[in-house]
Amino acid sequence: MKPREKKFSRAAHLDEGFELAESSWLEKFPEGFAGRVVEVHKRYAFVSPEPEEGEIKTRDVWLSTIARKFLQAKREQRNFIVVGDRVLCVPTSEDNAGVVTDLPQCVIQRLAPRRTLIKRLDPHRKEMEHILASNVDQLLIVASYVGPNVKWGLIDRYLVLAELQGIKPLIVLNKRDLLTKEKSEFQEDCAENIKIYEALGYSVFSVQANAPNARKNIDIQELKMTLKGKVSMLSGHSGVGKSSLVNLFEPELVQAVEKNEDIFYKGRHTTSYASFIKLGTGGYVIDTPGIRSFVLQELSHRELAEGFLEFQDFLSGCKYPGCRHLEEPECAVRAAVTEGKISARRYGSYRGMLQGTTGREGRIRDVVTEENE
Ligand SMILES: Nc1nc2c(ncn2[C@@H]2O[C@H](COP(=O)(O)OP(=O)(O)OP(=O)(O)O)[C@@H](O)[C@H]2O)c(=O)[nH]1
Ligand SMILES: [Mg+2]
Ligand SMILES: [Zn+2]
Repeated sequence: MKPREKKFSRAAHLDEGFELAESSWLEKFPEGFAGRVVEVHKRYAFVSPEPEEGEIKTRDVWLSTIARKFLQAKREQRNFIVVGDRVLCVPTSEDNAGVVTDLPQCVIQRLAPRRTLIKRLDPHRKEMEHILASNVDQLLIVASYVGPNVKWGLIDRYLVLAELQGIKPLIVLNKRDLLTKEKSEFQEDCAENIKIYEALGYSVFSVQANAPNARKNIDIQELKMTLKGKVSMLSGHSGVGKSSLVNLFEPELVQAVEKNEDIFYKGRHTTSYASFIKLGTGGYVIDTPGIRSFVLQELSHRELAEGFLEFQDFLSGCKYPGCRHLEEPECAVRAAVTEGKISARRYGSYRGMLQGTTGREGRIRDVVTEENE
């Protein structure tokens, strides 16, 4: 088996000249200021000054473009600048973006090395990775019990991403009001899965974002507390209630929420840009548009197994050092599944991810192909 390069290493594609440690910024550009990218559009980005890391002046927005010499080489890249990036900006009087604006303008000259990355395979260009955000401390994995139905496989994918990136994941299950109307088997299945996640040490919040007094609800209060002093990104399918949740956290900008719920089934999104928002309670959130599919970049079986916390105790027990925990004999992970020490559903997610299924549900393909190795 040939060794694989580590795929989750820091943005290696970035031009070395563009990425530069912050300590040398002002020496190079004394007229510059440190900022945080709060929204990215096709030809420009919005940046807010951040003199001290973590103190972002989100009311002060600059329209910024990327220094031309970097842009030309990188025009193809969708990920050149993403929400959450910490950048060095130099004010300019030129209108570089070619738009009419009364915002002050600046040029992004440098990018601080990204601490964490939230990324997936680009659904439009399969060989490209699409970075959704950077420098995130926490990932709020938001799903609704019903409308749209919770996809446990998708939650597992986000958990793997968070584990491999060292980002703290929190699971938020919304639309609790709709769960009570469901069949008891469905309710039991939800309870069973919540138990699995809690046993792994993950926090699971069960909430109703549109309840009349939701802000006062104890679960919402607790959730709000976890956001203090951190940058938390909300992710999940369209219509699960991400923006409704943000609106409960005293955001500086109230997020649009579609009143007509049916619209989500027609595939329309309400939030169209990832955006960095300051909360009245301290801390920041990144509200994102719902995604249709979330396929992790290709991971080796070793990396993937690292993302499943419950596998860790068993990995050294497999007979073959290169065991992928699929059909290999004397596999300790599979034995643990048989003995009920690892959830069969979670193990199914692992197989689905390793074998490259769609990312929509974490389904299992029955045929084991060797190509994946
Ligand atoms: N029944 C019920 N509906 C809810 C709840 N929370 C939010 N909704 C509704 O769900 C719909 C979607 O909410 P949004 O907050 O816009 O969802 P979103 O995840 O931000 O969607 P995108 O921006 O498209 O990704 C809206 O019509 C909300 O009113 C809830 O707890 N129960
Ligand atoms: Mg939204
Ligand atoms: Zn094994």
